[in-house]
Amino acid sequence: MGSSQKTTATDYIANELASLGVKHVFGYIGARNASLIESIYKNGSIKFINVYHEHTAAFAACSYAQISGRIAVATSTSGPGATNMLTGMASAWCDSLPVLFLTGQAAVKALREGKQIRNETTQEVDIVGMAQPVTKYAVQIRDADSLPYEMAKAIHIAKSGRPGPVLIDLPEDIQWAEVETDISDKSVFDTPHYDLSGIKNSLHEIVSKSKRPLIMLGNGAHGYEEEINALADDRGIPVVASMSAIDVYDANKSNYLGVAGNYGLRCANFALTNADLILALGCTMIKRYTGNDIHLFAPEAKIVRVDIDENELDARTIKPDELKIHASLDAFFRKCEDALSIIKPSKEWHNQIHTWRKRYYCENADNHQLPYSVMYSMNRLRKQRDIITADVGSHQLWAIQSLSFGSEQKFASTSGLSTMGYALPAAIGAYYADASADIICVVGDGGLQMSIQELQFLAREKMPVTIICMNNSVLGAIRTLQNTYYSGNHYASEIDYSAPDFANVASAYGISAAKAYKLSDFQEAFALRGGKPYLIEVAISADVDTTPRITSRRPIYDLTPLLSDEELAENMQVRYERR
Ligand SMILES: Cc1ncc(C[n+]2csc(CCOP(=O)(O)OP(=O)(O)O)c2C)c(N)n1
Ligand SMILES: [Mg+2]
Repeated sequence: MGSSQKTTATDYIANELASLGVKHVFGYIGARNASLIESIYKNGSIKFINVYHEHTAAFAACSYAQISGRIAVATSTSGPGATNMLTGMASAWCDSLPVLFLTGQAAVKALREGKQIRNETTQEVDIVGMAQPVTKYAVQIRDADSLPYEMAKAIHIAKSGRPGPVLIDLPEDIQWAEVETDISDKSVFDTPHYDLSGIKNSLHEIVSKSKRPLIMLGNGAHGYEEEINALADDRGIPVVASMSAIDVYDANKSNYLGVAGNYGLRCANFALTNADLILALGCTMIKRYTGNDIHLFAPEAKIVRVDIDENELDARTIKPDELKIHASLDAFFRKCEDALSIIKPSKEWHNQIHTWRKRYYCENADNHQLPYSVMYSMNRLRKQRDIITADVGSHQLWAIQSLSFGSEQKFASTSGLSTMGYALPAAIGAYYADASADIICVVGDGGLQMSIQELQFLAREKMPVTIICMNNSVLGAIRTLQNTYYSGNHYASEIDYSAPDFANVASAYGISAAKAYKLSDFQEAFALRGGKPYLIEVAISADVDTTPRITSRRPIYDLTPLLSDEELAENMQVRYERR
């Protein structure tokens, strides 16, 4: 213990966050976090980002963490404020994002505690109990002197191992109380250590036999762009990605084959299927990527899975002979350099990859239907440094299939929880994570209506975010699902659903807006963006489907629209069957 002095708990929190380099706290005020917010304002080195809904604060913090890789902070009052942040906590949980949630709470003495009543006072909910299943650590501070330790512990847990959200619940009397501002002894927190000596020989043996290697990137690959680019480039290894990892590897490189899986590109899925080695880096390899029939997935491949989360490795086995490596990618790259340096794709594999990329990487580039033509034209007109956020629905799938990310372009969306309403708050978070990037928010009419109040935030802050609202006036992704599984009955996705004129809505908020009915409208409107909030509403037919995609539970190499038997055969070097 070092020297100490007294300060209030909320001043302590603000000072501590500032000393950790936190520059922004997202939040919404109420009686029970007013003290914390006052301390943040008075601190002077942290900007309080005052949004219009607690879910925005939580989602913005998620995307801030996603883009910056740093810890993000969100705060709400107790009760409904706290429950409004729960979805954001679950999003951060599923997308492995280090976010510190700070909720206000009723005073310790006013809490219901063990009594069999619903609440002792207003706005009292057991947020710790509710948050426990979707946070790495959730604690209510019962004694102000435990705050320094608990805060250091929570932040350590959020960032260490597989990152994720943590919650500190702050009863109001604790917020006002004095704490000893003693530097807690942070060495008490373990730093995970990964012992890879046991797998080195197996790894060496597997990679030495491979002629058709492939890297599959998952969400956990973020932060290792340099190492991954170096490995793939030095060894000439092709790369495919999960939805959340489409911005990790430079998509302009000829060995990149794009997003894989049920809504992936044919080239990525052919590469996965035909590979003899799949190096899955920070990727959970759920069925979305392997297809439903595991025996049809990559029949000749040895799979090497590197995951920081041992539970992921234990809970899921893709193939009985796969090599599971429990390690951070940092440890993996450092300790397995020798084995990685002998990976050598054959000339035939190299040529095959380039043929696939040429044939199928931009399969929809010549599709003149609106969403696709808009996406491809965006690729051509985008700035070299930008961040695209995407909501959830068909437009998200069009985006991940069509948009390409160069080394200075980033993508923030939610693939784990798939939370509608994410994209606009995420654009706000992205702006504070990197204000110098061009920020573009791709969102559906359904998703925009879930966060539409934040148009006022953009207007108030004059925030240079361009919203591209892909308005098909239906909850498209669900309507498509109803076509397949519910006899085309569009209950609640089209029936009893409607969307407003978003350009008019934007104008009411004082935001410039344009409408695009055809590609040239979009191009003209897109050229006018920059320096201010801006909304482009793109009118899309409700019937535009997502292609290519899986239908009828077929394997991932057999996407719809189906290729002819001959064309499929041309792309397959391994055994396969057709349904
Ligand atoms: C919070 C939330 N509620 C419901 C869903 C289920 N859902 C997934 S996609 C979707 C439709 C999205 O519609 P829209 O935003 O218009 O996008 P589109 O699919 O039309 O492009 C719905 C309702 C969800 N993912 N998240
Ligand atoms: Mg829609």
